[in-house]
Amino acid sequence: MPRKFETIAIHAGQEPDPTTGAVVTPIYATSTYVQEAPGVFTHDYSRTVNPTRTALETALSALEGADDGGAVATSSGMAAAALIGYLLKPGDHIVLPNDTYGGTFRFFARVLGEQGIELTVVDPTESAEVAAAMRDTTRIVWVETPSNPLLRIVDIAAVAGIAHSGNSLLVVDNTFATSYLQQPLSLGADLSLYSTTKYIGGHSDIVGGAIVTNDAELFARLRFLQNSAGPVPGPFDAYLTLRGLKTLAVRMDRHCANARQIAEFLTEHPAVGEVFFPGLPTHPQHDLARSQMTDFGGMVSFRTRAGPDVAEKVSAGTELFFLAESLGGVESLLEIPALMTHMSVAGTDLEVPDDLIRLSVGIEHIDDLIADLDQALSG
Ligand code: P1T
Repeated sequence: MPRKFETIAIHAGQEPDPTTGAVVTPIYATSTYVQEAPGVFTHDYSRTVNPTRTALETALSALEGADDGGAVATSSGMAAAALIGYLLKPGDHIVLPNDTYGGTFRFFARVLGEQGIELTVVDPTESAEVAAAMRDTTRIVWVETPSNPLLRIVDIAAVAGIAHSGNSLLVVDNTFATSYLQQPLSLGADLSLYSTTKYIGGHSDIVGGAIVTNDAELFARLRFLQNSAGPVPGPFDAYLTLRGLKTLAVRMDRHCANARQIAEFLTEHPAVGEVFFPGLPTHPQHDLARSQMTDFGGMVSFRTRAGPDVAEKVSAGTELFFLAESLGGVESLLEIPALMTHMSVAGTDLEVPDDLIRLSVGIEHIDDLIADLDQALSG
């Protein structure tokens, strides 16, 4: 019988331990395994395979129905991007969005760029711009939706059509939505990428990543690259990520509900300029967000009317919203992208407004969160 998301997150890959009946997948803290005879084994070496990591990968894959492919877990979200980078060779071309995590841009522009991989930055909310950027050598179209930090929404099915009309893969960075709110593979993407550091881990206590694909050939290649390049999570991190995954759905429901109320509060606040949240009916891609997501996520960005100094003052004035990079944990965080997560895009097409504040809305009580922002904005 087909199971629902919440059930899969708790059960897929997480059968009771066959040796002891332990209900929770054990942390297999071992680098190696005894072989029956040379080359006769079920597990050989933990870079190649580790049962705690396998449980996590099985669950992540099942959550996207990737029965023909699978998931590879990595030591960070950037390590997942780097594995995808290994699919490319000099002379290949990639299309990147003009709003994306600064580290993603830095990797493609300053690491792969130096290895002869070419890059075009587009506004992916304009399908015509994506189509115009395609070349014979384009191998990857990369989108992030909702995007970091401006919460733009990209039409995954439309961009998949454009990527596939050439010889290109579509990669969707699904970190902000997670597979609970958005299923990129079923909308036509070839690879879903995650920083599991964020909502999947959910407690700001690990750094990790993953790639999920439903394509058997791509999966085999990524598995080969994962073992050959070696950016794997250790068993403790795999365990914590899996533990977070079990409660993703209930946490995400609260993140979404709190974020919606905060976006509405900010919209009404006299000290606040533009508010970026795909759940607001005024968001330019609100209808698209409704059609490809089941809810709008827990991230809200806004501009202060008075410039960067005020943004810094607001960030200094909150007590519950901690000033910190990252997102997706149970605690609320606030950051100024231009000075923190997106410094590496200064002076490029991806530059973000300097008075922009990004909130990762946690799952504390909404009244306390609104009171905290209100006093910081009024102070
Ligand atoms: O930090 P790491 O686990 O390596 O993930 C990189 C990454 C990839 N994709 C998106 C959409 C991201 O937001 C990130 C990391 N972002 C932050 C640390 C941040 O504060 O925006």
